[in-house]
Amino acid sequence: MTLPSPAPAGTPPAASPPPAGLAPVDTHCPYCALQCGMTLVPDAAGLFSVAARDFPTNRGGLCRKGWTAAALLRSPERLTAPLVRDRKGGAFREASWDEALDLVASRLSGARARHGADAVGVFGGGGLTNEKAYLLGKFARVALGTANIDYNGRYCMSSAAAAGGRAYGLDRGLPFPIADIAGAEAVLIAGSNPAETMPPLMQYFDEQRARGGRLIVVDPRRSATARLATQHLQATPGSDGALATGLLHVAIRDRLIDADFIAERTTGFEAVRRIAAQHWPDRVERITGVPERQIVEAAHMLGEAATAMVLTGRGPEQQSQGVDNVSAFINLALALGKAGRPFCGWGTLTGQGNGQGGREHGQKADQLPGYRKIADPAHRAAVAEVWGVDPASLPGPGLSANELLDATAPGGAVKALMILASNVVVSAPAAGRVKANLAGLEFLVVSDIFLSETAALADVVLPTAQWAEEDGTMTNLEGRVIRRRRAVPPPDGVRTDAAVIAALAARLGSASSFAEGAEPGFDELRRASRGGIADYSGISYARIEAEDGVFWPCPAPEHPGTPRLFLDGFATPDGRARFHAVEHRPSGEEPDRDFPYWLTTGRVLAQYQSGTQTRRVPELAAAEPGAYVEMHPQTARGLGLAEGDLARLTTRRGTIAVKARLTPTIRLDTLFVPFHWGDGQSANILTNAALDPTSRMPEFKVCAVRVEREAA
Ligand SMILES: Nc1nc2c(c(=O)[nH]1)N[C@H]1C(S)=C(S)[C@@H](COP(=O)(O)OP(=O)(O)OC[C@H]3O[C@@H](n4cnc5c(=O)[nH]c(N)nc54)[C@H](O)[C@@H]3O)O[C@H]1N2
Ligand SMILES: Nc1nc2c(c(=O)[nH]1)N[C@H]1C(S)=C(S)[C@@H](COP(=O)(O)OP(=O)(O)OC[C@H]3O[C@@H](n4cnc5c(=O)[nH]c(N)nc54)[C@H](O)[C@@H]3O)O[C@H]1N2
Ligand code: SF4
Ligand SMILES: [Mo]
Repeated sequence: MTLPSPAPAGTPPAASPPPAGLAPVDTHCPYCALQCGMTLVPDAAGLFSVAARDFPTNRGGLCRKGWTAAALLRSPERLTAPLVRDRKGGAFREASWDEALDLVASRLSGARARHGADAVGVFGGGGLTNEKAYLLGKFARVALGTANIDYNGRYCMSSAAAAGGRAYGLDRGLPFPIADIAGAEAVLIAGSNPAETMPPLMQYFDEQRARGGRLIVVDPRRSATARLATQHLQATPGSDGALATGLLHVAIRDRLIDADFIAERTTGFEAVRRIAAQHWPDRVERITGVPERQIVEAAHMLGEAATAMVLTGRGPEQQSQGVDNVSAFINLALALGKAGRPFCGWGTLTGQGNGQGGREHGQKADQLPGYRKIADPAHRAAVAEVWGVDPASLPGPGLSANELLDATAPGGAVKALMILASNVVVSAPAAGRVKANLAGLEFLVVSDIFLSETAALADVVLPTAQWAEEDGTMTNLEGRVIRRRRAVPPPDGVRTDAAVIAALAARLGSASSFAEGAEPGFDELRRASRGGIADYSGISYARIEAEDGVFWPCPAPEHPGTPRLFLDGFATPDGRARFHAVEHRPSGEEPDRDFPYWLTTGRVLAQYQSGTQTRRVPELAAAEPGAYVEMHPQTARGLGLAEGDLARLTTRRGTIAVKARLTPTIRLDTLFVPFHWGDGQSANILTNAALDPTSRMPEFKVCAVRVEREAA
């Protein structure tokens, strides 16, 4: 699946040496959680090209986004000076850093003085380094004193995190290194499409199948990943929980479950067994659209294998029942005895570059560093001591991401907002409302590399350093803490987020100081995490360098780190994994007469997330220039649509018109739109902001839609 390295257009051959101070630097890709190893190689003109590096997640492979990542470093659209707007709706003008920072500090403290500290919100991102995520959480709690900080990982990892945490007692996306995938006899992937979202990962699945292993994929589309599967279960969107429980029904009926494992290493099975008893395959076929025969076959493939893994992705997770869907898959793995053993277990294929670390260090509304709980007095005291503040001064739990954005509505509790590393106008559900609310805020400040759709609404935009211009650590999808290394200084006029946070904290009269440097920041984070669930205290920059990454938990310098969790016991107080009795519920919205199709959304290989970065890489923009709707040719025929026609899609939230792309690989009743574009091309104009009651994850993967041919 990996492509050869193209020489970036216009780069002269590296015949003469690079300018003084520039040397090849080993680092990792700026995008997804696989964090593929790469080397940035400078040429005589001081431009960089990307060389793939042998790192355990990619073993020398990269996807198209990785190969072209260096183009970001020389983008002509880069922001290189702070932008301020003198009045709402007015034009931006460039400002000095002093002016911009003074303005931000005075507007944030003004909002705090008028409306109280919680009226100032902070919205972070899972792409931030561990150090920056940590600083941002501390900045919100200590310098601003607000409870209201959350981040885009709420849109990404929160359902898996909640389900994993409640079953295992600890949330680390994968309890094993990804190389273990190759050793599992059977793997079930539910609603993840790594062939497009993490292409170099596919080498492990290829190896798994080459050894005779079976691969089952659950997806309403015959995705690039489903095409490789031994069996594809083409379920309707929103039906995952019922399918997983149906698989468990067959496993119980056909005596495939592991009674000894259930007795010795788990609790709560009886209640789950009662629910599974009612999930007869023919009933599950009616709910999911998956033929009974396939359900039985898949249960046997998993149950008869000596080792098996169940991996979930955003498909089952981004639903208003996302936590229960994941619990239903975990129940299946536990009942089969396929957890807490080598080459076994449930895991989630995490998303953003630091999707794992981003949720451990305190930018989540209910959380403090080390995956501590902000509502727990002992946890508050431990962190307050590191910060040198009174525990009573720390705010309590705040609003989750989507509720935080809702609170920016006129009359809402949040009056001023600071956003780092997220483009919510494109990536939040029901995005039309989000855009209107942000435009109407008293004050909005956004830090970004480029003028994203969200930055374009701000009162102040702060230009920030990007991946290859700063040092730090990231924690990849395996829980491996790795080093992001600086290859080149940021352009003149650009500052790092850490420097900006420190400067703002000083202007706000913060009671605690803020580390600007990456390594001092990491050392403080280590101390704050000591004794927490995500304990990094034994990890240092020197160790990461020497060992090519260290897995957390790592509670002491002499501790080897923990590549494989739960082999000796789960992280619950009694060491047993917990089943959760979950009933399938209807999605927040289902097709009806007015909106007769399911709409689901997701990703394509050549674009990343809200597209701020990848839409600005010429090769990627050419490969995927705009949004489209994928539909079955038979569905299209009934609507009078041909390939390339403009289709008008309407939901209860809004309307967009995009090109029709016809393919027989999608269900007849389902449409798919990738979400990487803004304005009139934004899938999130359509999506439903129904939230999971536990994780507060919005239902990006399921809503009801109407389709018409757009008059030319
Ligand atoms: N190219 C690319 N790669 C990326 C990213 C990117 O934007 N672009 N983003 C990164 C991030 S942050 C993330 S979170 C990951 C996401 O990685 P994935 O989880 O692989 O991505 P998605 O495309 O959102 O969803 C996966 C699949 O879920 C299916 N699906 C839709 N609805 C349902 C449903 O109801 N049930 C089931 N079972 N499946 C359903 C879709 O058809 C799709 O094939 O990718 C990471 N890698
Ligand atoms: N319909 C639909 N919507 C979805 C999803 C879906 O499947 N369907 N998936 C959801 C998921 S899983 C995710 S993760 C979200 C992601 O959605 P977003 O949160 O919008 O993610 P990005 O596009 O990565 O936005 C990151 C922004 O930060 C900037 N940036 C990058 N690095 C830095 C940095 O170090 N500092 C600062 N200050 N800025 C930086 C980038 O230029 C970009 O503008 O989208 C969610 N939205
Ligand atoms: S798979 Fe992810 S980390 Fe690897 S090159 Fe592609 S975007 Fe980068
Ligand atoms: Mo994500």
